[in-house]
Amino acid sequence: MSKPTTGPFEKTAGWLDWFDGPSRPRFVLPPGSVDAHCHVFGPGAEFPYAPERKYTPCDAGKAQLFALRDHLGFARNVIVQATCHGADNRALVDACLASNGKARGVATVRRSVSDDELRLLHAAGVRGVRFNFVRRLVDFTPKDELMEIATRIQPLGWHVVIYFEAPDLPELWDFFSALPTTVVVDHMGRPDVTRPVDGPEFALFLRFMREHPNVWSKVSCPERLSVSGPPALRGERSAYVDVVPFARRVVETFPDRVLWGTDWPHPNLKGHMPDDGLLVDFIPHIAPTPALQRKLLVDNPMRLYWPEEL
Ligand code: 0GY
Repeated sequence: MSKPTTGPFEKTAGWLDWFDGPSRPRFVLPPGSVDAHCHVFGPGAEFPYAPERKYTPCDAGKAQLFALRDHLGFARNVIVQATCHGADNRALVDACLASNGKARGVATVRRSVSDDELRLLHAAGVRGVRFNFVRRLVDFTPKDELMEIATRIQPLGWHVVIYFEAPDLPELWDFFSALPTTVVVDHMGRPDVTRPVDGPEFALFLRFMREHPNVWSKVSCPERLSVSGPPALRGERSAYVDVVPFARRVVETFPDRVLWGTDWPHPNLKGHMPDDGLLVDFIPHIAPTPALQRKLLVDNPMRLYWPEEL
């Protein structure tokens, strides 16, 4: 997998470059597996980053994403619009269109989006919008604007992806409850994994899922949530062990409403850049049976993103 060698935003200070040469996972993915959370960045010369962005990534284009997909053994991708591209979905659309039907997308749109633009996004493979509440990533968008967008995308059969941090769930609960679509939570609502899995903070998240049958969760991003981190020893393949009880609890409690993704190219990550092969080897720790693995990696994402093929 080769990286672009030139580009106006390459190797920007403060942002780690993505991991070149991921290992081949030991875990063999079920046929038809979907990487349901990943991004494309630029390349910036072709698809400029948003002026309002809070970080500038290294270029990570569709060719690299598709090479990673094949290397890891995935069949398809769900490409999620990252904040560094704002509401300019051109890189995402370009990647979906170039994927031969193997990629679908989750876009970011503003209230000003026209019906024609929504139709074009749909034709390109977009099936959801993302609402981001993580303060370090975005400026505040009024909830009435978000609700208006949710109401407009509902007739298209799209869903809403929400990204927030655990301490903000109580304040956002009523807004999330009022969303009229399927709702997909990014990264289990970012629990603090130093707290007990049976403690009140994570119990609230599990209650949120239990009380809202339209809410799904991505059990992704152990590399972001982990405090114990990647394996200390080279070659050791059990990583991010502190995240396992949280993700496994969600998978086992809500097996039909979970998704998994690599989060490649791991935007805005401080500390270390994960080996994506190792991330795939995390999956059997959180979905320990073939039946759970098939739901997580094939059945659930297909139901949400490619329902016409079922
Ligand atoms: C992720 C996580 C992050 C960034 C973004 O859109 C984004 O910029 O999602 C993050 O910094 O936690 O899921 O990609």
